[in-house]
Amino acid sequence: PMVGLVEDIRRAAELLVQYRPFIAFTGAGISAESGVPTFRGRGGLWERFRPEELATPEAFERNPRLVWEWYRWRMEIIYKARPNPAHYALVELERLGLIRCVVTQNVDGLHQRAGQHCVVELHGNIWRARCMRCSYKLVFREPPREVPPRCPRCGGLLRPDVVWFGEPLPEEAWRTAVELAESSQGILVVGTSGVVMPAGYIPHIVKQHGGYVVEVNIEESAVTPIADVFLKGRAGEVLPRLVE
Ligand code: BJW
Ligand code: ZN
Repeated sequence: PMVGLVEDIRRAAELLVQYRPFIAFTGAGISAESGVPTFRGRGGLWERFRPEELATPEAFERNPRLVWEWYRWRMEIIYKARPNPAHYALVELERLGLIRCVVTQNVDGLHQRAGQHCVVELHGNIWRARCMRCSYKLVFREPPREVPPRCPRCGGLLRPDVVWFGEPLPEEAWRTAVELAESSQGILVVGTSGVVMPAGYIPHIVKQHGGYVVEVNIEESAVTPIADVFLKGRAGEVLPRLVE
């Protein structure tokens, strides 16, 4: 099996060089080794919290304080977290011209903190908030002291600037991601279950346009059936070896 992985890493590297630049498509798994919990699977957030009770507009309407408590707790974790070797490997692949942009479902901002220049955020960013009443936008530098935080302009209720279930994705980010997917000859998919739509269509769009799909994950995902190369392993261990 180890020999298989070495062989597959070589194949993936060849595809990256031959069909450059790829795009990268990332999910919670890439931040797992930074200590940021994933959503699904062992130790995932949904094991302890029900999504419909926290990550929906209805949940926020019902109990904004509870939802904000959850986001503040996650902000504390992300605040203390550092990018890991997987984030830095993608920065290096961008520098080498092998990756053109990172399309991410993550809200933690760790790609940017690692120094990635091109990042498209499909599900928003946990550090941004917007006012429910006057649409004022602000950026937190640290987790808010009081929850729910209030709008500095009108005193209205702020909400995290992230995408909850049932909400549309930010229009420009989605359009950019689709354009990148349609015009790239390959995609490097890292640490996503691939089940959340429409984000999960991105690897399929690349595939439909004849592009190659390289996947890195500790287990098989919804993307694996269309992967040309599946690299089974931790992102922080596999991605740096792709750069070598
Ligand atoms: C490792 C690793 C290591 C671990 N190394 N790997 C079509 C079909 C079916 C359903 C739908 C559909 N279209 C829409 C829906 C409904 C819904 C949906 O997709 N539901 C499915 C879950 C069934 N989608 C929506 O509601 C979307 N909106 C929408 O469709 O609106 C329609 C509309 C249009 C016009 C007007 C109005 C409405 C919105 C979806 C928003 C998702 N939001 C969340 C929360 C964001 C905010 C927050 O963070 O709190 O986004 S949910 C959560 O899932 C989060 C993530 O970005 C997203 C994806 O999760 P991800 O990243 O894949 O993480 P995990 O945990 O699932 O997987 C981790 C992976 O890593 C695993 O595979 C591990 O093995 C691996 N791993 N450690 C490598 N070290
Ligand atoms: Zn306001």
